[in-house]
Amino acid sequence: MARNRTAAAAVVVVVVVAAAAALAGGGRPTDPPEVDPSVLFLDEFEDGGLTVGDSPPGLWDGLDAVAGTDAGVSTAAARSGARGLRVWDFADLPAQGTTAAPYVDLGSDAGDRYARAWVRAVPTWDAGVFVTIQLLAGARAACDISLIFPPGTVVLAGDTANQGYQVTGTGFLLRNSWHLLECGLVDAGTSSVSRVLWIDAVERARQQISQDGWRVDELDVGEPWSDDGQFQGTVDVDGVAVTVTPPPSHAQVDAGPLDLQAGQCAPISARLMSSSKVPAGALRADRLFIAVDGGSAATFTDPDCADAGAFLDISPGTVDLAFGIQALAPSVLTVSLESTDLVGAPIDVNVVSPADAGLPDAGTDAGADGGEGGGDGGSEPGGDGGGEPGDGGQVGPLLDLSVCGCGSSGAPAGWLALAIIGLRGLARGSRRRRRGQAQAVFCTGAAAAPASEAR
Ligand SMILES: [Ca+2]
Ligand SMILES: [Ca+2]
Repeated sequence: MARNRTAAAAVVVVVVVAAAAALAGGGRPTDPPEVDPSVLFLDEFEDGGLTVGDSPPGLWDGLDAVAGTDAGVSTAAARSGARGLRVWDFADLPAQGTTAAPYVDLGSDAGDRYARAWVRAVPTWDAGVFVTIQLLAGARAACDISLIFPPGTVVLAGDTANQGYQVTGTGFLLRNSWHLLECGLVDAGTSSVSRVLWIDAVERARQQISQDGWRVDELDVGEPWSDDGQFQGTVDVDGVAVTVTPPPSHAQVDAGPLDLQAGQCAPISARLMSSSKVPAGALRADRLFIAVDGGSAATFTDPDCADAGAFLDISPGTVDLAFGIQALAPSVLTVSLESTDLVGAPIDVNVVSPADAGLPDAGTDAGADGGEGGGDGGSEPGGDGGGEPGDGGQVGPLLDLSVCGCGSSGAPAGWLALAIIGLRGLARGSRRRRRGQAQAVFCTGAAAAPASEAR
């Protein structure tokens, strides 16, 4: 079902969300909640409503749902705060099309777009191929992040102006736990768009495509398109945002190049970074916990160690932070800033006794590269009940599915493997939800999924 487009829909929708107070443990704010200026849309589902017609009203324009499926705000689906979006699908409907998905208008301005959401899919029937995050440009799928069961791998896909519907696999398994899925359309609307998929702050697939003249105008999440209707289970979504610049995905911590001295205050700096490795302002207010493992240490909310504390409350737009730690004994500490909305990125920090200070640094480099080591195994402060960001993960080599009727020769073994486990479905047709006609061309480009990221 298509939403009705009105004149008002032509206006860029800048939606704000009342997540800040709830996340900080308070009630609804009395002032309008704030988000970073880069935000076109953001929903943490904390107000309880899903669509504008709900009471209390939600932020989404509407909800598509076929018989046997539903979607709504649920405490069981919270990743951050107290609520998230849960899609229930207990229907084995052998049909293509939209299954259950809220949708929202994004306006029609030109420019780059980044969609991100925490997603947890728990199948009760291990089958099905469906899109879970979709950016639309009119009737075209500008970016699809899709899941293939069995066994639950993530693929990047979408329409192009002249090369059909391209699909690039990752080999990454969700494993019933939360993961941060992000799609970026860089140089959007041109003949040379980079369509990029990041999972838990690591680039997993990239396509170089033409979407000349396209303008992203809608976001759908949940099960906006299913190839076969076979998936059954729940899909939880939280922390949904669409931005015009890369959003932050992790806090890169820097303890400096030297060993720390036990008993001394050590100033620590941190910077919110995007998955594309550029500084990025917080999309909304958040609480970042100072996490120290591997030894005893006191934590402080300032770099001079004047104010003891375990967390930093930040405002929208915050990029740089500083705090302090005081290790009590020589050790190797693991230090990070943690939030339920960010991927953990811990670094190792070497702590020596004061008597050893001044000797050549034989310890761990805790410098700028340290922040890239995380993403797998970050502990979760806040007790949200969610899974660990690194619980799932990649199994085996990344699969470059850059297949095409377009002259790819010697299809890699990965392609054959993924073809067996499910890409049959993706070959069937378009994600053109609103028009639904079969698409004649199925062709994936020769994009190279970046092989191995350091983290
Ligand atoms: Ca939430
Ligand atoms: Ca189904």
